[in-house]
Amino acid sequence: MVNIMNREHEHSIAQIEDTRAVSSMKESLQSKRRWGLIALVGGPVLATFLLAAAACDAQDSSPIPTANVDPTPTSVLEPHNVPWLRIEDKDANGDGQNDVRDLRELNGQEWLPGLNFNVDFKIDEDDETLIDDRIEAGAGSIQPWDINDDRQVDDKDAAIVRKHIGESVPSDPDSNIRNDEALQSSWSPNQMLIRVGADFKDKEIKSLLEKYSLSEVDENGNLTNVDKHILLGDLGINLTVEIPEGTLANIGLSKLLEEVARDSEVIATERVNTFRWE
Ligand SMILES: [Ca+2]
Ligand SMILES: [Ca+2]
Ligand SMILES: [Ca+2]
Repeated sequence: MVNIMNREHEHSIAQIEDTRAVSSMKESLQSKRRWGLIALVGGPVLATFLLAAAACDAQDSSPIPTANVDPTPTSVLEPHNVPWLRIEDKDANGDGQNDVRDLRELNGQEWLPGLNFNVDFKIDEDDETLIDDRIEAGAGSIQPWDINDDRQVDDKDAAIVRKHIGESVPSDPDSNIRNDEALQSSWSPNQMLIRVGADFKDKEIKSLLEKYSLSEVDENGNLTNVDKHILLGDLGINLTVEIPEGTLANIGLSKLLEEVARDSEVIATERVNTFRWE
C-alpha cells in the first residue's frame, strides 16, 4: 500500500517496476502491510468485511458481503473500493504524531470516515458490529475505536456510530489519503519520504532538496537531516527527509507531498509512518 501522492507518476513507477521480480516483491510487501494493518484494527472480523468489500468491482457498486469471495489478500483494498479523503496533515493535539485523533480533533468526533471501520462507502450496522465486538473483547488498541477520545472504548463511542447509520462516506475531490490509512496509520508530522531514480547522484539530491527548502548543508557541504536508502534492484532511492520548521509552516505536509511529487525528477512521495499507538 504505497501512498503515492501524485497519481500522474503512476505510469513512470509502472515503467520502473516493470519486471516480474520487482512486481512480486512489491506485491508481497503490499500484502504484508495490508494484513498487518487489518490485524491492527479489527482482526479476523474486519478482515472478513474487507474481503467482502473487495468483491465489488467499482466505487459505485454495492460492496455487499457474499459467501463466494476469493480470499486473495492482494485483491483487498484496491483504490476503487475504499473512499479517498482530503485531510489536513496537522498534529492538532501536539503529541508528536499525526493520526486519527488529530483528524477527529480537526473535523469533529462525528467525522464520518472516522466511524467507517470497514472502510466501505457508508456507515451501517457492519461498522456498529465492529465497534461492539471491540467493546465486548475489552482489550486491544483503543484507536481508532475511541471516538470521543476519553481513553476508553465503550458504548459512548458505539452510540456515535449508531447516530450516523445510513449516512454515506463518499470520496473527496482532490484527495490525499485513503480512508483505511487515515483510520489506521500514524505518521510523522515533520518528515516525508521522497523516491527518486536509482541513478540519482548526491549532487542532484542536494539540488532537489534545496529547491523545496527541505534540508540544509553542514559546514562540510553535506546534507543534514536526510536518510538515504537505496532500494533493492532498480526500484530507486528513498530519501527520508526531516522537514525544516519554516518549510512546514509555509506550506504544510500535504501540500509539500503533492508539490514535490509533481517534480519531474521525483517518482513518488509518501508520509513516514510511525506506529506508536498504545
Ligand atoms: Ca497528534
Ligand atoms: Ca462502513
Ligand atoms: Ca471513548
